[in-house]
Amino acid sequence: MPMVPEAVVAMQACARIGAVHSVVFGGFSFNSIRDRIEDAGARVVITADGGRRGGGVVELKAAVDRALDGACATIEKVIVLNRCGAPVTMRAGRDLWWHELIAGLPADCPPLWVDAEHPLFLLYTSGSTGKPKGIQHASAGYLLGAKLTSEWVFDLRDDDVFWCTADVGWVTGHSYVAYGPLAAGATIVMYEGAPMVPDGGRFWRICQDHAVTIFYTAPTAIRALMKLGDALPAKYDLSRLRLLGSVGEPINPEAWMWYHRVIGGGRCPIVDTWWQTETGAIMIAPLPGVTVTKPGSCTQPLPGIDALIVDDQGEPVTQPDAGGYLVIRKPWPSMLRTLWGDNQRYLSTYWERFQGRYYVAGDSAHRDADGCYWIMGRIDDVLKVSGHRLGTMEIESALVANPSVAEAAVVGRVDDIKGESVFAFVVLRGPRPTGDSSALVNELRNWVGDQLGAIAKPDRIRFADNLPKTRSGKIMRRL
Ligand code: 7RM
Repeated sequence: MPMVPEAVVAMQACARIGAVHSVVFGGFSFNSIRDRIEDAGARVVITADGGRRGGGVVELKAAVDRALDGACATIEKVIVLNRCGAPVTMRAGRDLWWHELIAGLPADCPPLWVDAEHPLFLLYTSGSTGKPKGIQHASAGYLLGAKLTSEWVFDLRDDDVFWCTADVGWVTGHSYVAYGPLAAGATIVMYEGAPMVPDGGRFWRICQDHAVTIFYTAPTAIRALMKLGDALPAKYDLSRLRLLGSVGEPINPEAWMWYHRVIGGGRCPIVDTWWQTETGAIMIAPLPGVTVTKPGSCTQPLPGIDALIVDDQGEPVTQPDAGGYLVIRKPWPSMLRTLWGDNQRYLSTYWERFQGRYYVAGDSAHRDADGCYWIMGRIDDVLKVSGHRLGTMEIESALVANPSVAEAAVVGRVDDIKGESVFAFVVLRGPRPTGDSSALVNELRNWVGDQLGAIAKPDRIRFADNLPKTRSGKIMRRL
């Protein structure tokens, strides 16, 4: 679904009737849709003819048709929202128009009461292997976490206008678009489109025109907009803003300062919020007006969150500024309950490292003398590209599925705007190309785009004769 109110309506409608939803980001390829449908055994797909982005139309129904072609035997119905009037093929008996389906239905639909632990949704996210994990959240705890953190961290008041720029395809769009603020009774803004079209003033214009008071976005967007200079935001009236948020990756102090000075006019607190798809809700963040903030630190765990930093043996690191694994010692309401259909992988991914003593977040961090947390990065093979979570092995699997590729190693490369960019080392089945290899590079980039979606396309591809390996044959990406 595109970023239209009907996306949230569809999610909450599932919750209301006790159905489990699994939102697939509109930028993912047909393959990703197919894999997620098959893993979950989904019965219904809700989509739109298309979505608007950057002046064009993203053909969503066509991607769904391609995903279902010869696959996804569990699918009974496809519900299609007419968003753009784009031409689509409707298959008789399977495909239904949203507006025809709801015509004449009563406005009131009594909720189906479910147990607190009833699954609310699945959200697939990248991990250390090629196969994304189906993070499963439960009804009551998740909603409690999303609502309470919306109230605490964003200090939500009755007259606020809250805008979280995340797409509903990511966890931030679940917790801080579809669920948390709405459960707290807030007024929210949703925007369907790109931040740079028609120009980089789009976000600031929306803040002005809709009198946004709380604005929540990702460091990658802040950095990209910062590059355009101070004159662009100065054209808009941002005086209604009173609180700014950041999420998805560490925010560098320079971007933090710019956000504070230029967007917040020096008067808005910034909440740098650390959390994950798995945690369901914000875990480490300042409480505005209470916690003293520091540019680059997500500050301190929220009340009830028992975070700590441990060494290789699982012993708490007590010395200030010493790094270690970021772990959580006690359960919290919105934590993931399992990985869909693979509880063993759930246990081994999150609990095995320290024999069940802690939830292992997968990040390394250190804590300073004031008790503030500084997130240093992932300890696994997960990349954060523009705040989007991608698995290096997922991209490698996509590359080696191409007939001309023998082996691939994917690593993150520091990028001023995106935080990290995707860099692939590729060994071909034939000899290493000499001279101009741009045609092959383009072919492989598009191939990955087709397999996984445009966000996973490597920015750079370098051809190699071989890759560094351990004695057991594992690729040593760090080298
Ligand atoms: C919400 C989200 C989770 C990973 C996480 C970190 C990184 C997220 C911050 C951050 C530093 C932050 N969910 N991360 N927020 N790092 N400061 N404020 O992003 O499942 O997609 O990713 O993102 O590495 O483990 S996610």
